[in-house]
Amino acid sequence: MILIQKHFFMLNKYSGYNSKFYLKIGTRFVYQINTKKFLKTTINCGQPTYETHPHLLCKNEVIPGIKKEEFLSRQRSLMRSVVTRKSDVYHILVIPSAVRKYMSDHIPYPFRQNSDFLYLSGCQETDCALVLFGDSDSNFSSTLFLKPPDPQAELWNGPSSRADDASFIFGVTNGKILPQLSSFLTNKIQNHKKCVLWYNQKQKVQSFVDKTVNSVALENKIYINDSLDNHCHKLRLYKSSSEQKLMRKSCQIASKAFIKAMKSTKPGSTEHELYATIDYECRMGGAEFLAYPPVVASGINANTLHYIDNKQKISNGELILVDAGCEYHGYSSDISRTWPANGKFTDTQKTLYEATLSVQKDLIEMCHARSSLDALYDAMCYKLGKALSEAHVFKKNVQDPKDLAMLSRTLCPHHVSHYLGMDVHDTGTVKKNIEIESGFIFTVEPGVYINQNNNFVHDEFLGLGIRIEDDILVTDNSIEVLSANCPKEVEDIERIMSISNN
Ligand SMILES: [Mn+2]
Repeated sequence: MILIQKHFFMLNKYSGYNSKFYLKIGTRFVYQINTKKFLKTTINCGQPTYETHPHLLCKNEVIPGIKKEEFLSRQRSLMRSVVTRKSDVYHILVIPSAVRKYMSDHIPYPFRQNSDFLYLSGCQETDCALVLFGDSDSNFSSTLFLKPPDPQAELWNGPSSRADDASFIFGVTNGKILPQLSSFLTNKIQNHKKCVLWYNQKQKVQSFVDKTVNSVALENKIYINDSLDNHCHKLRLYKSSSEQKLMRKSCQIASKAFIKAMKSTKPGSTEHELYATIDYECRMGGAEFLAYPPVVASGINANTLHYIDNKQKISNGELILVDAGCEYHGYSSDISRTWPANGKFTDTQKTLYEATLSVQKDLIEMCHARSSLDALYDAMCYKLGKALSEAHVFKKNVQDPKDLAMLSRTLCPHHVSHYLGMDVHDTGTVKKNIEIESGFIFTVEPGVYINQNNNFVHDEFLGLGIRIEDDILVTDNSIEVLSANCPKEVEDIERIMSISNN
């Protein structure tokens, strides 16, 4: 048996820079006490690092833009959040990674990590788990459980990180392999009188971890606290300055893609081509992929809220509603714009568009007051009804605020805002009635969708669908519209569309 006294890590700059894959980011020397010799092994990493991808990451960053220290501070904050009072209770928190999903035999979907796991570890590998354990935020450790080495799998999928290198790569206290999770949890539980096991039961992101946690809990008669996601989402709600930078960039990339799409729009082209333009421009801008299947809806298709078919031909005189965003190093943008196929709004389209835009701008102004997302929605219902009434969209003269709000709710059946971050509908367990604070990022997205059977509006508006959506960051003293570079004024859109793409 080899007794390992100490690991020495040495980054191999040259092999790293020359490496085309994630291999060989450095060398580990292991001192063996019994033989008094150094054993030399290679440090593998299953994701880009500064050593292999210096065009993506800076020194000490685990994922682009986020340093090791920030992951440690996130873990500490989560411990602080779950330890409610000073006591002798020992806490064990289990956060699973996502698994690889397949579209057909051996053909994987692009992998996307579980956001809570990525937020806390920075690890982009499949089939692993992070465990935090201790009795306070000043006395806790972290263990990353990684896949056991599998040369056959690595032949096909490339190298994956080794448990021995977990602390070096991710900054966790130590690493183990996933099959050790069960005995590890059992051991911790049996060595502490009062234990709480924290694990999100609502979303089964990985069946192995799910089965392990539940069977260990059952065997040891220990209670599973299911609210870990609430604690994690509350932390994720406040974007750090490095996260704000990534979000800003994500919105800038998407905004540029929208401008290109507007410029390339012409009657006779297809929704599919616009989709391709946005996808291409986002990737060329540095985004990994689009943050969600985009809505590219021409004409009456805009009345289908989640229209993602995107196959129709674009006709002269129609409006096109596009709702798209990209994911940039794990952070999402979410923008909607509506523009005329031929580059010029008709009077009717302009009337409805200007009414929607005025409401959207009012709501963005309202963000300075830091009410809540629900307050923005209530305000939208009244303001939209009023704006549409003043623009003579309705057949009848509606004045009563309640009637106006009710009409708005039928014309805009969705909420006006959601939190935005690593997920498009970010921090889903956080209520929308809480006061907006510095560091929050959310959307403001009023829409008007008039289907062809609507009896309340004048016929000329039937079939039109409009949504205008921006992404807002609340700063200490003000707000920042992260998607401000994406044109939304009628004259800006018409001017941009008169200049051809090159
Ligand atoms: Mn949205």
